[in-house]
Amino acid sequence: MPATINLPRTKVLPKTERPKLHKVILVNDDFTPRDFVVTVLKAEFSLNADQAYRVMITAHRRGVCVVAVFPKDVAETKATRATDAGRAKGYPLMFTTEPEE
Ligand code: TYC
Repeated sequence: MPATINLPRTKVLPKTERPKLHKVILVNDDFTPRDFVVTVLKAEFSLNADQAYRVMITAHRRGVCVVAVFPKDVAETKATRATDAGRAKGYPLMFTTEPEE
């Protein structure tokens, strides 16, 4: 019987780049009521009351606040829905998105 040689079995795996996450950013304005901002943050981003208040008050004080990060399409859909919720009530509430570094 011929000698069996076991060569190491290696497999070259392609490097898959992880798609960039995108930030949803809440922008302050002078008109939208604080309570309404908190309600939208809870409804559209599943934040609890404490988290939603902290995000709202940070945007109020500093001008903007990152709400959360998601894959690009999810971030854009959520930002649009949340902005539309304000517009439906006549408020200039604004959510934007930008890619994470
Ligand atoms: N600045 C608003 C007010 O004083 C409240 C507010 C906070 C609005 C955050 C938008 O992104 C915002 N009524």
